[in-house]
Order: sequence, then C-alpha cells, then structure tokens
Amino acid sequence: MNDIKEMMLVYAVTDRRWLNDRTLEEVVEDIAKSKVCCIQLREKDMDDRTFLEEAKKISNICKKYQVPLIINDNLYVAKHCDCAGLHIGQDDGDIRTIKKILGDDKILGVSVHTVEEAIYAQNEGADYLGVGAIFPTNTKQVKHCLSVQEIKEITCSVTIPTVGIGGISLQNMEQLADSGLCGVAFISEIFGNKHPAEITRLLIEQAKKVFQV
Ligand code: 3NM
Repeated sequence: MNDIKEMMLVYAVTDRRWLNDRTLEEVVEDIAKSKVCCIQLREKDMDDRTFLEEAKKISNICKKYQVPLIINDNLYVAKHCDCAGLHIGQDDGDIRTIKKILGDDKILGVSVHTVEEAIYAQNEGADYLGVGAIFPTNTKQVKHCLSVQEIKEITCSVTIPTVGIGGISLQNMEQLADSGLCGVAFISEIFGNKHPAEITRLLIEQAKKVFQV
C-alpha cells in the first residue's frame, strides 16, 4: 500500500465530459505516465457491471504505472476490482459499515465540509478526507467555498491525511500553502486540459513546492 499522505499530493478525479475523441483509458494512461499520485475513477451514470468492467481496465493501467486507484462511491466495484480503496460523500451511507465491508486491505476516503464532519468521519474509520469546496467550480454544484481559515480548522481537527478539492488550478494552488492540506485534487484542471500529461507534470512540480515535499 502506498503511503496515504503521498497519494494526496496530486490526486486526479476522472471525468468523461472533456474526452473529445479520446478514451478515458488513454487519458488515464497519459496522466499515470506523468506519475500522478492517485487516480479516482468517478462514474456517476454507470450500472454496476459496466462500472466494474471499466474499473478493471483502469486498474490494469494504474498497476502498470504503480498509481493507486480509488473508486468513487461504489462499494461493490471497490470490493471486486484490484484497487487501493473507495471514496464516499456525506450522503453515501454509514462510514463504519462501509469500512467494515470494504475490509482492512483497502482505504476509505470521505468528503467533508466542516470540522464536525471531519472529526466524525475520522472517528468512524475514514483513512483520509476530501475537503471542499475550496474555490468556485463549474464541475459540481457546491454550497459553500471554504476560506483558508476554515480549511485550517478542518485539517487541524484530525490526524488523518487531507486533500483539498473544488476549483483548484495550477495558478491558485499556492494559496493553500498554509492550509494544513497534504495535497490537492483536480477534475477540470487535468481532464479539461488539452494536454493532461503536461499539466499533470506541472501540477506535481508546483505541489511539491507548495506542500513542501
Ligand atoms: N467534490 P474541479 S468539489 C467532486 O466540494 C467534487 O466535495 C467537491 O472539480 C467537494 O477540480 C468537486 O473541476 C468538483 O473543480 C471538483
């Protein structure tokens, strides 16, 4: 198992909306070659069987480049494919029960937006937290963007690794230098970019400076 904190540095979350004429596998392979620290496979409109088939293909690519794979919000797929773990939101079920079914060999990430949610998720067995939204974004409807002070309060309230998400880009990442986050997650900055491999390399370079690793 990769070190969870290291996985958080530059964390890519997949999105099909900008693939154009490329396949998701091709883009994932590009960013895996660029040594992205973690890939989360996020499929919001797929039945379990299709999702599992897709996850197995993506898992083979991730393994080839030794990039940990996290499955978004599907316990069945996370259980049945070779992956590092599962990521769930606040409305995706009981954390302790999900963690127990997932098993000790896989990690569980939970999205949180407040100190209370962060402490609760940690106590219930989460292995890392997604903290957001950080900046305004068109990718997902978000209720509130956290200030750096609010992010700090969340990261200081727990001991498990944290990754920021929501509207993060190469340009604004440095605003998170003193946030206590271990790293940053991206959808549109990577998948909406014409050159996903190149932007991933730049994001890693910048994240190493900002988060001092
Ligand atoms: N979760 P982009 S924000 C998937 O606040 C997701 O929990 C969020 O996409 C949260 O990098 C978000 O394109 C969207 O802004 C992130």
